[in-house]
Amino acid sequence: MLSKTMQEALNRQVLMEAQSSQAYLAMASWAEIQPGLKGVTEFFFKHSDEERMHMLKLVHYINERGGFAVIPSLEQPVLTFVSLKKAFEELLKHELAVSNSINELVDISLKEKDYATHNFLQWYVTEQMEEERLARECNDKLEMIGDDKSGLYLFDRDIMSMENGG
Ligand code: OFO
Repeated sequence: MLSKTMQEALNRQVLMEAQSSQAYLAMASWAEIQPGLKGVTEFFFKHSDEERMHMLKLVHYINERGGFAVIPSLEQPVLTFVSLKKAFEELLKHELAVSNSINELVDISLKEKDYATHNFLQWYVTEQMEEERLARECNDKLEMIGDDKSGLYLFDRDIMSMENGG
């Protein structure tokens, strides 16, 4: 059974994952109407789906442990970006905030002596390491590319394979 503190903290994470999903969905929609960003568009749509999956995993966990997962209402995310670089800077900022939040949850689980939740959260710890790596890699590449159109072309072509550390 989840403690009240643990349950509230996990529900805050449900909100955060839902917000992530919504933010990346907005990035996907923006990218889809830009010329030449087919790969990036697919990347954002896929990431939005993954964040929803992260949210659902939490929803099931909370409910299975005798709690009640609260489905939150969401604020409208940022809809447009001055450049692709700016969108990816946002994405990295967002992922760093999520990592902090997961770390706090781990901390709470230890304080509450909730070792099942501690164990459950390890999946998120690993996932965040990977998401941060990918977001940093994208930012570094875009920094190098600057306004170079052929660089951007290659970035868009290769982004889906970068996901696997390629
Ligand atoms: Fe849920 O991993 Fe990104 O935010």
